[in-house]
Amino acid sequence: MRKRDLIKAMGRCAGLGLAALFVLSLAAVPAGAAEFKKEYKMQLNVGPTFYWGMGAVKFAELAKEKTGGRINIKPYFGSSLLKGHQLKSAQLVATGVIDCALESTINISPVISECNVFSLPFFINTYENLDKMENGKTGKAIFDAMEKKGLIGLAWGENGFRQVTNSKRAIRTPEDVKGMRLRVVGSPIFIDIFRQLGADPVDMNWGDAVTAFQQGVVDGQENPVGVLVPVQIWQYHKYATFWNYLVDPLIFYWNKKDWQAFPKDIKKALKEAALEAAEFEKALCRAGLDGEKSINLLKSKFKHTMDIPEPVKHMEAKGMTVTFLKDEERKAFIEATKPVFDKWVKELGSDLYEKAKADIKK
Ligand code: X2X
Repeated sequence: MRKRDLIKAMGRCAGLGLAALFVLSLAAVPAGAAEFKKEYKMQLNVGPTFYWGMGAVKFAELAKEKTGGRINIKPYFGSSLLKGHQLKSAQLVATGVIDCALESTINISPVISECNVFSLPFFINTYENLDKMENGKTGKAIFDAMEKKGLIGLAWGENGFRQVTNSKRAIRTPEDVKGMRLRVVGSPIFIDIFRQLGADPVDMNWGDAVTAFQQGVVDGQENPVGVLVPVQIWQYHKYATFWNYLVDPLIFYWNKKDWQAFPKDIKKALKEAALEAAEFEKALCRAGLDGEKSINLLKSKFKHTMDIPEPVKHMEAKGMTVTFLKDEERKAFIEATKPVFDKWVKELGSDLYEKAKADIKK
């Protein structure tokens, strides 16, 4: 080969080599990598000091870690993306205005009416029942319904069983609730329950509720321990009744269109992040309410020690009178709210109700 030809051949090889390198480098970049957003906006209704808020932060941390920094989730606390309109979360994630959320089933219920199954009065009662429903036919039916509406459910978190607090008197009987002005979430089943009990329910976003407690605009409200403690409800209300009348799970969820466009490894990493954050967050909410179970899990798996390991004792130490209903007292409330229960079973449809009953063998 003459020198000139040799140089030409070498040039061709180098060109091919470069082209091959280019193709290889393209293959090494995961599909769609260029399209990852700088920030994925996450909606939640409460602040970072709530267990729910700590769960959102955990999800963001784990997502970053498990995707090698490719997915950067930013929690927006206090429904700031919704200007406080907490019931709009699912709608705005479904349309893609917001990327993802960690939200209460109550706040999802305007889009996914199936979520009202958790708000049937005095139906679920125990953590065992709740877990069976989430991991059973009910949970699947709800995630399926979400998918039809443009939402991908990733994991079940928790706000908790909701308890009632007020500044007037200890609640033991339906009679005690009569005439009480109570703040509730603006979801119709809550209005129905408290009207049925003869109370005066006022629907209000959480963002306005604390001011209403401070100013005494309402006599009371209902929320789980994970909200009562960080908001220091004892500052406003002396009485709490633990009646586990209904429960409020959270769901980690994502906009479906964006989710489907993610490469497989990202989906897997995010799902794992959501499941682990959910396990952590649920344990925070249950700590001190399920014997040693959640406290031990937090210690062994998450190296986390609870600041307030005994929430009921803590509330009492702050001067609250905490009442637990006896079976007979519960029965009176079950009787009193039965018309609402029956009405909402009809609204839910027998299919979902039967699934829920099968899950908890009721
Ligand atoms: O608004 C409430 O009561 C709260 C914080 O529990 C929910 O978002 C459902």
